[in-house]
Amino acid sequence: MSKITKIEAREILDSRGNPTLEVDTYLSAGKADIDKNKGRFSVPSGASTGKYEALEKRDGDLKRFRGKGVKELAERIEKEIAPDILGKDFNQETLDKFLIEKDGTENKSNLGANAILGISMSFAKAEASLTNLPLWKYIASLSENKISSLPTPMVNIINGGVHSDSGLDIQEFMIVPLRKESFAEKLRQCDEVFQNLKKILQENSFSIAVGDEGGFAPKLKSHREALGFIEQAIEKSGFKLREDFGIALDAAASEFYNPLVNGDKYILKSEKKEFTSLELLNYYKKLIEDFSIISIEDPFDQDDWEGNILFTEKFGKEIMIVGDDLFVTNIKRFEEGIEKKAANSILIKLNQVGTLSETLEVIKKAQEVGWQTVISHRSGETEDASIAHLAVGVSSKYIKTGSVSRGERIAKYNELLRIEESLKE
Ligand code: 2PG
Ligand code: MG
Repeated sequence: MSKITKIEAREILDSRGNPTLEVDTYLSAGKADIDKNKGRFSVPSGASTGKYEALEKRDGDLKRFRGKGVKELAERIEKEIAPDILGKDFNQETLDKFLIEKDGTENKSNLGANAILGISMSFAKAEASLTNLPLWKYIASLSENKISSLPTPMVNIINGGVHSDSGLDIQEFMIVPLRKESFAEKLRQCDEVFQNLKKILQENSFSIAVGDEGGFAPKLKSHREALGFIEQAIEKSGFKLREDFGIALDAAASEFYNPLVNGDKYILKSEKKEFTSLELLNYYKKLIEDFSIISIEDPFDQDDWEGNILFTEKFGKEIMIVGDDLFVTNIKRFEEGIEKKAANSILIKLNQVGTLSETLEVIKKAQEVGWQTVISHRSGETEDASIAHLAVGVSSKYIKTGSVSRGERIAKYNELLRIEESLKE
């Protein structure tokens, strides 16, 4: 239990130049060093936001930041939320519960999931700091996790969907190192593949500009062409497909399925194709057969339970099938998905649900039922590296936090290097 003495909130910018919240929480330090009583967290923001995510609140004042400002929200945190919290004793669980109850809505639309998460995570960081623990250890103690291990990175090297103007419909093409190695070694391997992909794209006269998550965004004619270049880059780096490296995709299929406009069809604009759910399944089947794909996230729309279930029935033993928009780190949707066998792995994003405690509850559930977790960034990020600590603290097997370019992505990888070094000590 710690007494919260001050909460400050401000509007800062994220990696896309959109405003986002940063919150500082101060605890009563007692005899401790005064600098140690503070936790700071900045909230990330998605572009391919799932329909069932908790609500990200914005000011809506069109005179500022095209309505995306969070200045009023920051003021609301200080004037309306903080007064109910200051001077009281909380631990993580009681604080998160208090915030959930104060909000009082199913999707946190009253206070805003971004406001709630800002307080929840800055408190976590302040608690960790005050008790002299690295954040990952604090999280490990909350989740009663005894083994700390470093996650394997799923490194995004080609950006499509709403994260770039490459024209590709599949949103993320990631490489996954498969050998049992240190995190530092895995990161080196991924970096070499990234650098070789850059060369290959240049040699083929494609742009080497990067998208929102730092992967390249070349205007390729098909997903197969993208996968072909990635496999070339893996081999050019001296690695073997399927033995040293696999490929993970985030289809983010909800972005190319719009029943109000296109009826029951998935529209792949890049390839000028229209698919029913079953045809899309067969499209993926060919990709899985022809390329070293080990994981597909959100292969079908967030409401297409049938598509997701059938896909898991057919390929769930072969590859990871990761629910992101499908589960939105929400325990109810996740339990429904487990029951229906609609995937075999879950993507974890703190801001989809809004508190650390609820996030840990979902991770715990995944571990109980033996599903893999992938701790994830958002496409709009800041230099905040807390998800690196979350991944270590809960011993998640995977993390996806973008490419090995762009400072806000590198911040997480570099933090993992530091954590790995500290674990050796
Ligand atoms: C995703 C995420 C992160 P966004 O779909 O998995 O890569 O994208 O943050 O835009 O929702
Ligand atoms: Mg996703």
